[in-house]
Amino acid sequence: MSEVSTAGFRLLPGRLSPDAQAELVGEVLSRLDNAPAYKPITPGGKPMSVAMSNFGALGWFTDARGYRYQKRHPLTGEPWPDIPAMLLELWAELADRSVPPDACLVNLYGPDAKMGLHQDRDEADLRFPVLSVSLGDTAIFRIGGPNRADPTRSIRLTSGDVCLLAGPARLAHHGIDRVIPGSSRVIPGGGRINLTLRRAGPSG
Ligand code: MD6
Ligand code: FE
Repeated sequence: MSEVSTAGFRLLPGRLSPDAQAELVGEVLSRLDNAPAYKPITPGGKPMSVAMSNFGALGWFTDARGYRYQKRHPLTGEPWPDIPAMLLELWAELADRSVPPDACLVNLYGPDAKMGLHQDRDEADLRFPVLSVSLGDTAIFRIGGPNRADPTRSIRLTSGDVCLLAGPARLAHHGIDRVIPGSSRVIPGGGRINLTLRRAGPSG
């Protein structure tokens, strides 16, 4: 498959085979039994339309007190489940050979969920990229530049696509305008899962 690549943004269409996608969906859903997805509240007080959970030592969380990484699930009080091995291998291949990710944010989209334009900047060391894996329904992804007002372009993320925000694109604004319901059968019952791997804590 061809690769879209501009200044630190890499899109690897179809990087995961259909078999790998199905296996990964199983790994994710079994972990969510113990770490149920919830709709976090933004610092502005609104519930997000995307449901979230996390895998790894640290999980991204938001409530009225703001954005942060925390070690435990906000509802169960338990540590987050481990990051699936397939994702650790993908990170080693595409993001960083020697420092593993310590956080994997799990975003779950129903037919009406979307995510506003944002930067990922809550991690301790912004030299590490963020690696994203899309499963299930196709999403309309929007990506711009480091300034909110920079021009944006729209890209379809389909099941099995992997993308990276690295280098100059690490602080690019990005979001999900919408998903296309019923565009994939990879997830039982439909919907979209996006997994973002991060190094959230300091390395070494
Ligand atoms: C999503 N993705 O695809 C939302 N963040 O549902 C992100 O917010 C994202 O795709 C950092 C790097 C890549 C991403
Ligand atoms: Fe993001």
